[in-house]
Amino acid sequence: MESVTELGYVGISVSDANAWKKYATEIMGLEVLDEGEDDRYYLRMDYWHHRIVVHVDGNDDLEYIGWRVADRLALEAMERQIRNCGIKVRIASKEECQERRVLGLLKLEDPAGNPTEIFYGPQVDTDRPFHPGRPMHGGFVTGADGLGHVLIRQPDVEAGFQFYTKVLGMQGSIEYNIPTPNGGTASPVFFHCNQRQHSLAFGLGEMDKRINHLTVETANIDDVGRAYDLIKKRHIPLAMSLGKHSNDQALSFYMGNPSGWLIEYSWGPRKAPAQAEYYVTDIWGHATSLPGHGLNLDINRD
Ligand code: MBD
Ligand code: FE
Repeated sequence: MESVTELGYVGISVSDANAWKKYATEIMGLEVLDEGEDDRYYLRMDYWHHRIVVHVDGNDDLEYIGWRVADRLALEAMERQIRNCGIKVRIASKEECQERRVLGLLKLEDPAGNPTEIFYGPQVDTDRPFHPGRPMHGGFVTGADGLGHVLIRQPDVEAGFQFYTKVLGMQGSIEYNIPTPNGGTASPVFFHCNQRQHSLAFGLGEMDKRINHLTVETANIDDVGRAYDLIKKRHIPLAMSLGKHSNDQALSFYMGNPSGWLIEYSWGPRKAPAQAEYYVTDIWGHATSLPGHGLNLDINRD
């Protein structure tokens, strides 16, 4: 089976370009790359040309997710695998590849209609070391494990599970069976395609937007502490306080962003275990402190 290898990039749309520039640099520590295009700019985390494309189009949501494969033959094999599953896929034009700064690109949709891209050969700017937007103790952990993870909307969780495991070739599992406040059980599913414990998650109920949160991993715990101080000083909403999830065991907190969805800012996750397991609670923390923006998990409530 062909498998994607990492969460390579995401495209987001924003209504307030300047607020996002400030937030991305001064709070998250990302680097802005502005190439003079009026409709977009880029956010960097490492040597790649970009990891996030910010489309300034008035919307405030996820626009697309870019999954990487190794090379041209892997992309061709992935295209055959997608077609064999009866799913529509389009080979992107040269111009579209150039737009994304990749050598080859497929475009399709997941079962929820989330625009999905599979690519190989990102542009890596070896002459442009990552320059954090604010002083950082250690930058971001990306490498072969991708830029982080996303929690996305997926009304039909089973259809989503089939798609991400059998079409994109990821390893996926229910990782929690958690009681919900209304007496039910939430059974979110998590997917990995490299050593990062998860690159994708869904199955936590209804969502207004395509995305609930994007998670980035810092190399140094003190960058999580610094961001925690900064959001207090700048009155940026804390959506879930510091805590550790049972699955990735990273130290993280969740903060609002200028588009009204969340950034999970994390440090120190363990690697993905080879075999599935599930939890009924988290280790500690992550109390929801922003009504309507938490994940409605009945774990570690105050
Ligand atoms: C995560 O990264 C997460 O966001 C949730 C809700 C549960 C476990 C790990
Ligand atoms: Fe998360």
